[in-house]
Amino acid sequence: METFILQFIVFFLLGGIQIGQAELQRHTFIVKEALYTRLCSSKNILTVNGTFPGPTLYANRGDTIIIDVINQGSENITLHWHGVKQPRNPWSDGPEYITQCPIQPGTNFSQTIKLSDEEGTLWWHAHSGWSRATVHGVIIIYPTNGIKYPFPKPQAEVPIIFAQWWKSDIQAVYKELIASGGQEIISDAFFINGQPGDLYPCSKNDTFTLTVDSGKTYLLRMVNSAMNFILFFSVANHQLTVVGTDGSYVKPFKSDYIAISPGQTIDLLLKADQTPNRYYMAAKAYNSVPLLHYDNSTATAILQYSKYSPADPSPPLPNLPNSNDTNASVSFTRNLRSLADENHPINVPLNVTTNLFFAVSVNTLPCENGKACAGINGSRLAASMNNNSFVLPPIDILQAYYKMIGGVYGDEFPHFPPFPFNYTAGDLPAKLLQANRATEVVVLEYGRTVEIVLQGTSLLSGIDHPFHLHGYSFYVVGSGFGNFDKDKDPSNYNLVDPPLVNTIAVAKSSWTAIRFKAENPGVWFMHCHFQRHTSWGMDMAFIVKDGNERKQKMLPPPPYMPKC
Ligand SMILES: *[C@@H]1O[C@H](CO)[C@@H](O)[C@H](O)[C@H]1NC(C)=O
Ligand SMILES: *[C@@H]1O[C@H](CO)[C@@H](O)[C@H](O)[C@H]1NC(C)=O
Ligand SMILES: *[C@@H]1O[C@H](CO)[C@@H](O)[C@H](O)[C@H]1NC(C)=O
Ligand SMILES: *[C@@H]1O[C@H](CO)[C@@H](O)[C@H](O)[C@H]1NC(C)=O
Ligand SMILES: *[C@@H]1O[C@H](CO)[C@@H](O)[C@H](O)[C@H]1NC(C)=O
Ligand SMILES: *[C@@H]1O[C@H](CO)[C@@H](O)[C@H](O)[C@H]1NC(C)=O
Ligand SMILES: *[C@@H]1O[C@H](CO)[C@@H](O)[C@H](O)[C@H]1NC(C)=O
Ligand SMILES: *[C@@H]1O[C@H](CO)[C@@H](O)[C@H](O)[C@H]1NC(C)=O
Ligand SMILES: *[C@@H]1O[C@H](CO)[C@@H](O)[C@H](O)[C@H]1NC(C)=O
Ligand SMILES: *[C@@H]1O[C@H](CO)[C@@H](O)[C@H](O)[C@H]1NC(C)=O
Ligand SMILES: *[C@@H]1O[C@H](CO)[C@@H](O)[C@H](O)[C@H]1NC(C)=O
Ligand SMILES: [Cu+2]
Repeated sequence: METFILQFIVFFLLGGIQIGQAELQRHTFIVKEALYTRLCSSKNILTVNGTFPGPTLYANRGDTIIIDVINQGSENITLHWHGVKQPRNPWSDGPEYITQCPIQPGTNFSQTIKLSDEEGTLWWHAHSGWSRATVHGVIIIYPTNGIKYPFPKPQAEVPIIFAQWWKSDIQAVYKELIASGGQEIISDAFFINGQPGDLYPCSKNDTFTLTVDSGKTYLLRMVNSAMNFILFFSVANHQLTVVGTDGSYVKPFKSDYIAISPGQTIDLLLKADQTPNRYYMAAKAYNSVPLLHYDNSTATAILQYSKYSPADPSPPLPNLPNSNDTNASVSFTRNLRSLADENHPINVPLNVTTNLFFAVSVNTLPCENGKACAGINGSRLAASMNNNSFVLPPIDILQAYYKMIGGVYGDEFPHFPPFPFNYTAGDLPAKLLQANRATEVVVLEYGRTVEIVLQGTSLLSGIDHPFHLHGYSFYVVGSGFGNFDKDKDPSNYNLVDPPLVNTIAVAKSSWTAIRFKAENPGVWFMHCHFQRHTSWGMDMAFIVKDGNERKQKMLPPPPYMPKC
């Protein structure tokens, strides 16, 4: 702590200084409304610094970045640094009512982003209501000075961030979701770097264009910030080589398309090796629920060679997988493998001390006061983990834990489903749809090696759930369709080169097993990254207790934390 304060002071004096090789940076993020016109319709959106997508942060591995967040908007806000582990520093993690109270209009909060072993692409986003629809941006983390990428240096690097756009105000979409008890209204478009592309009505000029030189290779740093959909993305006539995900490298593999979950990042190489001309890049939703009405539109951007003639008046569109192609989504994700080489060793926990099994479901609750909500049969839609539909507490769990304030949360989140059933059976009885609303956490002793099996259920037909864990990256050691079999499935685990990620899509009616070592003390949120599922309660939190050594304890809170 003392050295940190010293570095802090030196930083102020010199305006940035090398500490070993890690640097301390400081930036201001002004949260404010800005008028945006898209699809011939204008609205005020919440932004950072008036831009959408928001500013990109650039850092080297191990850097510390201080962000002074100043809320000049008219809504509560919090910011989360997605995939940054924040060792011992949950205070700056950001999820509202989990690690902090909201930054209310007219107030500010300085957050410290402590990078450690992350390298590649991560991102930041609002973690308050549905504000992340427009409040988000990319974080690029280069290797330490002097260290090379584990692939040939690209000609240039291009952040590509996807978003989901409603013509209505996003707060109105959120309020309507809660008031109606049903699905959210269908969005109007998907965006690539803030633009829908020209396949929408009134979007002719709103297309992101990437200009490339023939024969050169480009590193695309992709982030899916869409609210509720895994996306398929492809570039006409070009093959993609995937080299990283979620701030770590993977064994390179070629694919004609990618499937990217909300919360996930994918780094890929694109070689401009086709006839110089213009080509479409395109993205659309993957949807595994047959009866769901959803935004089936296609966002496009243009890949344009610097020298071409004559211009193809109708550039080719890529072949994206069918929107219901579960195999395309799952097989892409299963191709991700850690590099696991001499320079990029892995450290998969082999001795599991804490086994957890979380059944994750969409549910129904009775509508209030005997009214009819917009969910199935007049119910209110909900979602749960082990039958607990998470309720945000009135003050943050971290504060309650640190100050030992009782009555804010319980520590009895079930380690196993309280009432096991055939999770993926086709004809589950309606009584299983009920869930229990509660604010419960799992408390872990420092240093536990944890395995979580996330088991999807087929309640309400089932759907994919991209799960995200704060404070950690985890190894995905196995996955499969149907019910997890604790006697058979572990023998097929990949303990050799499993991918190290912070977000993993648990496919419809399937299971996924993940492992991590609980050596980052604090309060850490875990939730589905489909925004409506989060809002419906598909969330829980871990409290990882301090260890005995000084370096195993949570840092003290910063001098000022937002108040509730
Ligand atoms: C955001 O805007 C403020 C005020 O104009 C400016 O000082 C700051 O540098 C900007 N931040 C970034 C990350 O661009
Ligand atoms: C941040 O808030 C504090 C009060 O909590 C105030 O003293 C300070 O001036 C504010 N800083 C800015 C840049 O608004
Ligand atoms: C597109 O841009 C051109 C040139 O700036 C302008 O004349 C035209 O009205 C724009 N079209 C739309 C649909 O905004
Ligand atoms: C998209 O959905 C609309 C109705 O919601 C339907 O009319 C249209 O045919 C669908 N388009 C595609 C390409 O499936
Ligand atoms: C996916 O949709 C296509 C039509 O778009 C249909 O022919 C096919 O049966 C569907 N597949 C599944 C698995 O539902
Ligand atoms: C599943 O997807 C992979 C990757 O796209 C493809 O190679 C394979 O043929 C597909 N399998 C089926 C049964 O469609
Ligand atoms: C596994 O961890 C437990 C608890 O920390 C410990 O008692 C045991 O010795 C470990 N086993 C192996 C094989 O490392
Ligand atoms: C909705 O009500 C119908 C008729 O009572 C019933 O058959 C069906 O199982 C109910 N569906 C759900 C999901 O509760
Ligand atoms: C669970 O449901 C599946 C699908 O309906 C069925 O094949 C399987 O036999 C069931 N398992 C048990 C243990 O009942
Ligand atoms: C879930 O909780 C509700 C409310 O407490 C209870 O009625 C229901 O039986 C539970 N269901 C399961 C599958 O545990
Ligand atoms: C903003 O946050 C404060 C503190 O938690 C809370 O009292 C207030 O209701 C919030 N405002 C809205 C509109 O949610
Ligand atoms: Cu989900």
